[in-house]
Amino acid sequence: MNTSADAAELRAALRTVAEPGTLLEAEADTAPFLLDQRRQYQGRALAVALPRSVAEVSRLLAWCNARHVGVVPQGGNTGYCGGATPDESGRQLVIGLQRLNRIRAIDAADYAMTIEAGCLLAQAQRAAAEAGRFFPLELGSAGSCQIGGNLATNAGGLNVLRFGMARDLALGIEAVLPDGRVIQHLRSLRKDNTGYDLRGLLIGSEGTLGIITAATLKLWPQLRSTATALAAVPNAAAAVSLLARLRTLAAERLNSYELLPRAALDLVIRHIEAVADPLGARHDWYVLCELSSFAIEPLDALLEQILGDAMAAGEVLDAALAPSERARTNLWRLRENVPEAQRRAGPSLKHDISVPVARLPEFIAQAAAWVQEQVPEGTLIAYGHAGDGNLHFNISFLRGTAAALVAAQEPLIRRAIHDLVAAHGGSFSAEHGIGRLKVGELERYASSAEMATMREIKRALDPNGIMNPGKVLAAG
Ligand code: FAD
Ligand code: 2HG
Ligand code: ZN
Repeated sequence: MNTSADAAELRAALRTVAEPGTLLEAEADTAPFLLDQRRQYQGRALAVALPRSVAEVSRLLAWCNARHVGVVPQGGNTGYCGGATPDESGRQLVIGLQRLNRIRAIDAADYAMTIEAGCLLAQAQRAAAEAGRFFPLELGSAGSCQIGGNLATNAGGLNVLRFGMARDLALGIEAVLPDGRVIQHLRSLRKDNTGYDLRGLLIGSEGTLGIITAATLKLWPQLRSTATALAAVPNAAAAVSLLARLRTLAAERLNSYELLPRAALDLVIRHIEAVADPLGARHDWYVLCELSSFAIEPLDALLEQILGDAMAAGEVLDAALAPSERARTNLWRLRENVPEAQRRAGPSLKHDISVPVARLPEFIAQAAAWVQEQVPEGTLIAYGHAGDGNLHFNISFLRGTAAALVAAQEPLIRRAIHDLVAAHGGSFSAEHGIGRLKVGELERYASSAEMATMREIKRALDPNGIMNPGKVLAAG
């Protein structure tokens, strides 16, 4: 049992390890670090440390390891699974990476850049653009999430179809292990088969194996042509056929393919300023698709042609191409604001699922029928990155619905949806990770061999169990 006297002693000792100005201890200063983005977890902490160097991260971790003090790495705190929030004990140290935010090097000729973990994703995108290059990771949270957090969660987002997830975009990594040792493998090599893939292991480990302090990221040439359209489709099956058509005819130029039900559009139009439906009539389903090219190409004409053919085949009911950059931004505002509109609309339940693309229509039909029958007071907002099989199968409740009422239904709804996902060969966590929220789900759906291997990896790298205890794997 830890007493507050222990905490006071630990805090005093910590002050001798941290650089002046690194530790935040006052309640007003630490408060933003103790509440998760969705306001589902409110933690307490020994202190919040904002180190300025890798050497300081290393000293802090070695100190915590020697005293068995839990460490919670935190990036932009935009994660959806409570992974960056400390527990309620008041004995864990939150380490925020925001001051480690230098662009260390950009090598345009090598199509690579090395940047520190605390760089915002938007900052990384800008730095690449200023060097005449393109960094393709794109999330609605780009202005507040950090590269370290993106790698720690193996974030997905809007361009996965063409460029892959965060893990696919990283060539090298620098990370501090729980005992303070630093792994520095910041190479920009495309070919490097030197032993186990520690980079791949640390990416997606959600702060449970070490702290990522920097990464070498892949860059691409700048995009020189883009074409974006919102297309109304009769149903999810038509959306999947249209996807196949686009992949055949536009090939690698298809970078985004997002599915939106009318209910999602309605939420955005109701709750977000200055957005409008570019199509006249109402439809049940929409697809926001984007083609892009590194060359100057007539992509608008190509997209128009493909959508025209799809319309003739009955796959598309109506479509609006963005005639300008401004119109393109407006189309993306409709999509990127769904989470914010849903937040403003009232309480919601989120399910970040994926199934093989071909099974999306059947999954949607079965899961939607279940929701309609069992949760008649909820509105299904099933939207997202359909091009890679990932849907945010969310249920919104009217503002004013008691949180306790939603929470009481949550386990039953989660079980039904996740079991159906499993039956369709899918994943209950496509891109948001496990964090604290889905520890039980991982135990339920992963095989015993997988769970045992994950526990062995955890024990090998973090024998004292200090790194983000209780996240991904149950504590202990
Ligand atoms: P945090 O939330 O701070 O942390 C997330 C996890 O990573 C925690 O477990 C934390 O301990 C760990 N961590 C953070 N930094 C480090 C580090 N340097 N070293 C080790 N561990 C670390 N996610 C998607 O995948 N796709 C989307 O399309 C998407 N869209 C979003 C849109 C909105 C509006 C919002 C609010 C969120 C969205 N997200 C999306 C979720 C979120 O932005 C991502 O998970 C993001 O990668 C988290 O980054 P972060 O810096 O905020 O990390
Ligand atoms: C997105 O794709 C995010 O916009 C948010 O991943 C998902 O609202 C959600 O559940
Ligand atoms: Zn998403």
